[in-house]
Amino acid sequence: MVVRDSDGDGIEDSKDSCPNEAGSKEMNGCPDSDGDGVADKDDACPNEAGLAALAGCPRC
Ligand SMILES: [Ca+2]
Ligand SMILES: [Ca+2]
Repeated sequence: MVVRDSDGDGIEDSKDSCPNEAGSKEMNGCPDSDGDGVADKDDACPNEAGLAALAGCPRC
């Protein structure tokens, strides 16, 4: 059986929240460029590590 994994991150498309962007299992297959634990798609500041409570942005 072939499992479709468009981005090749090891998470099949049906379980991958970002099937076209490689990411980690912790992030449901979505990338987290700054590694703050907020996936890029939910991160208002995807290139600055921040807090989940601040949508991934650092305290100002
Ligand atoms: Ca995938
Ligand atoms: Ca992030």
